[in-house]
Amino acid sequence: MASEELYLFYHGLPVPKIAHTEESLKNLETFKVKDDDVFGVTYPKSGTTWMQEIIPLLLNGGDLTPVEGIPNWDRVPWLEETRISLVVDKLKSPRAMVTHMPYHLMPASFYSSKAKVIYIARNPKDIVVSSFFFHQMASFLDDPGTFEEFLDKFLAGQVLFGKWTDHVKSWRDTDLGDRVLYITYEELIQDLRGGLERMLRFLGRQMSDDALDRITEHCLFKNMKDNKMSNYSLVSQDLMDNNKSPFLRKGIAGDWKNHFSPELEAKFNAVIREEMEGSGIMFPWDEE
Ligand code: PPS
Repeated sequence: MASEELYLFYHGLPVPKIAHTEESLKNLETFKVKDDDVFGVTYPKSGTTWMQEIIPLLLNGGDLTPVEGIPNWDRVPWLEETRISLVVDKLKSPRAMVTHMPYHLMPASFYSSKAKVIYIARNPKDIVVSSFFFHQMASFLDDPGTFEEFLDKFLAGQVLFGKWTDHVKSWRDTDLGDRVLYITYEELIQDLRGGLERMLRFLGRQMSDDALDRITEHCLFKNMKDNKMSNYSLVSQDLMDNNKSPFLRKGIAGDWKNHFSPELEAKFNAVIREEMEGSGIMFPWDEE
């Protein structure tokens, strides 16, 4: 089970104490969502940091100033984290925020609002790999043990924000209608510009081809990796040791193939398939 020293348990979901307190989680519940708010919603390691780069640029017409001047955690804060109370009043409308919360744990005011959601899903096999390395570099997370041990914890939901399957299912079974756009990390890897155009349309915005080209270039992994406002190099090495594993680590789809044995793959597939059965949800990686 996840350590009580390092984590709080919010409705049974482990959340790291470094960024969450009883108070920040209370604030989440009473947070006043505005109709023009935009939320990037992710299970951890699915593309949150990417959304913290993309959404402000789509909303502001491609002006790079905020993404080059404000750290990602203050530019597009997490709804559930402590930082939000320090920056929320400074956010320009339309406000952009991110959250790892499952659908049913959103603030009460969210459901009756018109706020929009971009939900990014990622192949859970790549999530486990990304998370495994994150646990090695972040001192505020528990030691992941061997890859196989960590994979077992992931499948049991004894990891940050619980089970991946619960998260993706919760966000598919909603009353949000056209307030939500579903997109995958893998689609963005394959065609970032196309993904940005979809998001732009969804947000009801327009942009010149030149501006869209500029954003696309800026949000490529190789360029974001060099943005110190987004690569976590501003965090002290005691907390996040980029020498052990960089936060922006590989930025690819399919790295799991370098870490899963055939036995682990079979075990993983069986659990995920059983839990997704009957949900009607198909992901691009289900074909693999
Ligand atoms: S967290 O801790 O939940 O906020 O992490 P999150 O940002 O959701 O996920 C981190 C992974 O996203 C990758 N990433 C990117 N991939 C491709 N292109 C861009 N621009 C990009 N930005 C972040 C990051 O590298 C982590 O994945 P891995 O597989 O570990 O490289």
